[in-house]
Amino acid sequence: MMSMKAVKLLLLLCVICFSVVSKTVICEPPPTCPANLDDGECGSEDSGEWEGEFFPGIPKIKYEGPTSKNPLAYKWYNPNEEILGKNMKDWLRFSVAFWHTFRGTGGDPFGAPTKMWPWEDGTNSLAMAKRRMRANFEFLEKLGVDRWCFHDRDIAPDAETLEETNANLDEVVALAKELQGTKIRPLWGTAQLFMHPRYMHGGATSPEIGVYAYAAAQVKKAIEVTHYLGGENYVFWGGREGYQTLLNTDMERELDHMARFFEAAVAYKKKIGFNGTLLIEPKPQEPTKHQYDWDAATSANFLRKYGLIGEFKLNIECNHATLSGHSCHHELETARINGLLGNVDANTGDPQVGWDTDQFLMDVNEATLVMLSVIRNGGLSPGGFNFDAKLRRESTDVEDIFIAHIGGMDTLARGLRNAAKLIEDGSLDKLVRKRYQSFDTELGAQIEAGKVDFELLEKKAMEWGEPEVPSGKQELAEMLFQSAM
Ligand code: XLS
Ligand code: NI
Ligand code: NI
Repeated sequence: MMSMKAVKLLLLLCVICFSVVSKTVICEPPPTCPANLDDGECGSEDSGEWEGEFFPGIPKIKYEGPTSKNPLAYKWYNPNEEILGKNMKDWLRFSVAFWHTFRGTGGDPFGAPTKMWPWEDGTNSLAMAKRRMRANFEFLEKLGVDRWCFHDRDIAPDAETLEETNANLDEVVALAKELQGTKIRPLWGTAQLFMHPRYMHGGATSPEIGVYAYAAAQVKKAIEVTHYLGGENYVFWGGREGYQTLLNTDMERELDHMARFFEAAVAYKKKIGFNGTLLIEPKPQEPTKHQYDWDAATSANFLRKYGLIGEFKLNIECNHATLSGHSCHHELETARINGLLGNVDANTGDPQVGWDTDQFLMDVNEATLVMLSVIRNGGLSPGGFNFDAKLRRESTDVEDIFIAHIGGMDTLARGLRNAAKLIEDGSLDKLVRKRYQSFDTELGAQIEAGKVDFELLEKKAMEWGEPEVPSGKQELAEMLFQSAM
């Protein structure tokens, strides 16, 4: 049976539900219970082993080519097809995000969860965590994807103490290791330092030293399990590393603390022999008003200031790029030209909605721009593409989980094909080179080598007179780009 505390919590939720949202909303109990309740309906261990397949009727997804009308087939993603000297699967290195795909409920600030997958029993028990992990691996196998990503707390429940929580994590991780077999690995792991109330002022930037220590302990453990599972990267997304108002914040001290925290992570990674790349994931705001890793340029400056530039790369998320007022292409190029492009959280926002809607990227133009940067970067390995994307609240069929991933994968695969066409054709590159041809001269080379002073430039300006300024050819560039779509 549920404890009195849980019953009271449910009643409270119902009251809020009825007073905030219109009366037509049915107020049902939330599908997960507080993590540390393991009695009765909340977290029972006797929920039974799952019999048979989690996705019956869904076949192994295959490539059928662009003429296929089968929603459960790839039309553009042909894993072993070679593009620009590399197989598509090696350019793309797809990864499924455990949190959206297996913990996403469809709930939003105004409404109750809409999804209750058949394998869920409404609890956050350890037994449920293990069953969900089995569903994850059947999903990966059927989709034909070899990588997955996780936060510590999405895969295993929190407990009363850190020791017990770590023990829960160990138990689920042991199962994941077994289910991974020889082929599947985490693209990355991370620690969830934003959900629990202790992190309300941040983890590494919390003014409370006990929280700083707790966050460190959590990251230490998350790096260990990522290493144990053979993960190739480790991500830091500082959802609460920022501020709500500068009036109560010592920004300089918080940034110094964050740098010390990252230094300790680097030292620990080396100590345990974890060779994966450490990645910082920029985001300007949400949940905090201001996040310190605002965008790629801000993060690069932070890494440079604290001497961490060789130790980290960036994980660029397209929806975060647009929240910071940039395009995804801009963020990817900023990371790339600074030698920091490590991974892509492949999702997109809605052009009419101003928050992190985490949608599957289905726009071929956008995907082509993304792939142009990735090709110019020589690929992302050991990084890849992680679908930090969730089904819409209204998409509630089990097959929708497959359709969303297939659509996202096909869109990036199509982007890869288009970007390769553009690069092989060379017209766009030629247009760009031509714009700068006046610098392909002796004087241009001297300027670029930092050998020309203002006196010489003044002499040239007087000698040459008023310069002839050529057309930028933007519409021609756009026409060339479109010709590859
Ligand atoms: C949230 C972030 C998060 C990170 C992983 O906006 O995108 O999902 O990718 O912590
Ligand atoms: Ni992300
Ligand atoms: Ni995000």
